[in-house]
Amino acid sequence: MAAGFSRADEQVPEWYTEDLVRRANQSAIRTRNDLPGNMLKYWNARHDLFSQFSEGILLDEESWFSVTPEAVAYRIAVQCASDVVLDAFCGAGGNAIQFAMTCKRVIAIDIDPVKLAMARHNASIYGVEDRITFLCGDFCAFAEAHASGVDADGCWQGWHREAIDVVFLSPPWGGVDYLNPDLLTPEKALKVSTSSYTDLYPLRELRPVGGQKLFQLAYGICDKIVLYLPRNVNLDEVARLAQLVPDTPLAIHAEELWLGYKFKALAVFLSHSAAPP
Ligand code: MGP
Ligand code: SAH
Repeated sequence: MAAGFSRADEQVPEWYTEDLVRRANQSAIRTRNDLPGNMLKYWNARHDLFSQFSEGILLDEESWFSVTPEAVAYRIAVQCASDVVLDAFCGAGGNAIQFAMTCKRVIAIDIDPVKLAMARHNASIYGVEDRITFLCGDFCAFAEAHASGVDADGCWQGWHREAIDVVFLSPPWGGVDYLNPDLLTPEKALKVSTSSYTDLYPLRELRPVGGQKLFQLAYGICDKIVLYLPRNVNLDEVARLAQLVPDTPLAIHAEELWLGYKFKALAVFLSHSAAPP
């Protein structure tokens, strides 16, 4: 059992304390004026992010720029329809809510308890919170614990280990400057940048451990993996992920995710069958 995990019971989530709900409400950015100037485009798109935005959706700063727009999240969720999907970086719940519409159950992990509280609150606005099991902790620790088994009684801190059909990875990309990878870390930003806006995003920039390691951790859980990646990601590197498994390479299906006339992100489906999972 990995330390640092808490399990939320679907009916009575012990972790969803009044204090945490208060912190989630305090961290939420609810008005246009409270968003940094360079993030106003996200405010203008708020009803694309959540059609129920006006019902009281909670988003902190990172969630404002990371959340998957609802129509895009639904499109992914339709392709992941299955019994149990793991949303390994659930954030404020943009994907988890849509998975709950197409899958029997969702396991949603985030390392930040405040975001998890926002996700649960947001899921309740859509009436799907009971179909999501929220786990607070590090996905890498979860994956390692999952690979090494569970307690003798088959229980993992109250969460009964079960088959997971699809692992969805939507990790931090390093911030709003992901389109210019040279700006992603302070050390790099200090160098005189020779890159252009069209530089490819390297998989190693994915947080917390880089794309290859994330993929390998996910492959230890199940063989259907979906990555939500920057639209400028290096596709050669993505293609090489399929070779990282023993025996037969995985099939890859990559899909451009457009919202209206805008290319938002790339969904990459890896599995042993040629079609998306
Ligand atoms: P964007 O490029 O910041 O926004 O993110 P947009 O509206 O395309 O900006 P414009 O200037 O081109 O008009 C595009 C999409 O990427 C967002 O809708 C998010 O779903 C997703 N996204 C962005 N970031 C920085 C992250 C991130 O760090 N992690 C994850 N998982 N998704 C992100
Ligand atoms: N798909 C989400 C947005 C995810 S943003 C949505 O649509 O709402 C990425 C999330 O990864 C953030 O909420 C961040 O707190 C979380 N995160 C960062 N490191 C993590 C880790 N090691 N394990 C689990 N979650 C992590």
